[in-house]
Amino acid sequence: MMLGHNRKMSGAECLADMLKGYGVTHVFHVPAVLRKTFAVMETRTDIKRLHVHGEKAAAYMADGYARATGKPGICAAQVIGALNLAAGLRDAWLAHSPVIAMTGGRDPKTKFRKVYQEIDDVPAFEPVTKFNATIDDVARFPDMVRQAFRVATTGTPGPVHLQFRGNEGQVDGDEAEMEPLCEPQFARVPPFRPAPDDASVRAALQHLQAAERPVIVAGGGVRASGAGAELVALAEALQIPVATSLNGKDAIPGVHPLSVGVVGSYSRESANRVVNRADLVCFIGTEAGGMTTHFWAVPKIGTPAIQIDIDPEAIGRNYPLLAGVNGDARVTLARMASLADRASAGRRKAWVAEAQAICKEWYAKYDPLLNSDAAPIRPERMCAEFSKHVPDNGIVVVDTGHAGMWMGGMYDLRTPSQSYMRSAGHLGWAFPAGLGAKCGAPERPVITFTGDAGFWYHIAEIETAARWKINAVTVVNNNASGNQSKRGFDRVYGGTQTEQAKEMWHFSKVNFARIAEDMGAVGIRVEKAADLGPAIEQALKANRPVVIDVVTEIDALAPLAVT
Ligand SMILES: Cc1ncc(C[n+]2csc(CCOP(=O)(O)OP(=O)(O)O)c2C)c(N)n1
Repeated sequence: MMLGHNRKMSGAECLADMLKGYGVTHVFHVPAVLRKTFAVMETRTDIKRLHVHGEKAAAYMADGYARATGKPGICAAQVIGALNLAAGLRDAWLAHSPVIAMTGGRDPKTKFRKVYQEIDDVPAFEPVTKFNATIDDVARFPDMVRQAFRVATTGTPGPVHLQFRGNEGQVDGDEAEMEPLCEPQFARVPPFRPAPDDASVRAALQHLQAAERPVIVAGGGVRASGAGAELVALAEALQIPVATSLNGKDAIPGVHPLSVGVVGSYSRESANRVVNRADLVCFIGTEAGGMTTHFWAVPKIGTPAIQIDIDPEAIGRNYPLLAGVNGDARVTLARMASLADRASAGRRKAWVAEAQAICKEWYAKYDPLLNSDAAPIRPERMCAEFSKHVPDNGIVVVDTGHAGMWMGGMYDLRTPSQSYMRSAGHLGWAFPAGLGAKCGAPERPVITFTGDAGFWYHIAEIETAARWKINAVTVVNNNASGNQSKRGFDRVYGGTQTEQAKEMWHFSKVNFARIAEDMGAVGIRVEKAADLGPAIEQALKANRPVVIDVVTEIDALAPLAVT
């Protein structure tokens, strides 16, 4: 589109044209907001306007869409639903996911007059957005929408909020001379790949090459940059074991000989052991935050470290550094690999063998549980079945809490083309996020792992999946409880819980497969471990939304992080 070609159009036409121009395929919302925009979308675009059951779920769907595609996910709510939507942005904020939230807002003509359903929502979006703005005049649609995409996708990506004047955003009905100009560069992450300065790359390399026991800790920045191949190439060139954060789990396949697993709190023992034996830790695209470092115990503060990040403010925040490199992960890793002294790899032979032995020990230790035939089913066996049955191009979406511990620690990606997305802390995120991921990547199998407590949050969206034919597979670890909380309650009750204490974390026994069937999806109930693999295969072939309800052991507790 040419610059400077204004024409008279409505805000609705402008917004519809711009979303189309940015390649948006789905908008997740609860009515009624931007009604005119959604109406004109019907004739001007192919964008699907998914009417869902709750604003928080809409935000999670947009987040799942964004993390699966790298394209901003769009969600919307009228003024009374705005804070429900804001609550749903919190995970996107924590995970650095580019979500654009649109809400209706106050009209200058009536604000402060106790308008029905209205409060000042803008401050509530402040802690969960990179850019939180109001659009009062229709003529501002083009530049504000462009800025929303620019902010959501650049630097460390993240959520944006645009509040449109009118409780339902009725400013979209106004007309102005406008040009719905789009900047396709900002239609996905990352729009820019800043190259690091060479001196910093050489300094970092010198430390890596001199180290005898280095380890890489790769984070979500590697996945946002699409730098998995470059990461693996550098690790192979220099023979350096690779741990990942939970957010970066798909940066390297779990079966790669240099992969040691997810490090930190929701982790695999082998990763924590390797990282804590390292003489140098190289952080790439990770904030080295509390979860990834088990509250800065893995590695211990004082361990020699280097850090590579696109955000200069992240470099050195949590560990004193020998060297820092500011740049895009893919460009930086490729540059490092091209300059790397491969001859130095010999120095690390013993260390790589040690790391591999530690990984082998982990498999031997958990083998009985990964292959357990016990009924009720062990969650470890569920993870092992995922490792076997997720297709080569599959996207695995995982909830937090116990789900994050089980899958973060025990599931292995087999190929670089598999993806892994995890809740950054919110229980209930995974089911709607999996639906959003499937909307964004309909050609890829999407399999979600959630506990029953997580699934309850947004169970109504089974109906959404059935109505919109969102053929994601959701596997519920159904122990009729939130049993991750068991240890905590054991503690406060002095070791042995009273019968009444169980009120705090037990639920009714419910058959989710039957509920799924009633809501228009396919339901499969699994009570024997041997049936789980075939159930996953059957679900993937169904071309329908499927809920696999797995009856699991209430006393199964995930191993705690080792330090
Ligand atoms: C929004 C939110 N509220 C509360 C929690 C705390 N929390 C973490 S795990 C958990 C229970 C998990 O239960 P479930 O999903 O059934 O898995 P299980 O532990 O039974 O395997 C709770 C309440 C949270 N992470 N997020």
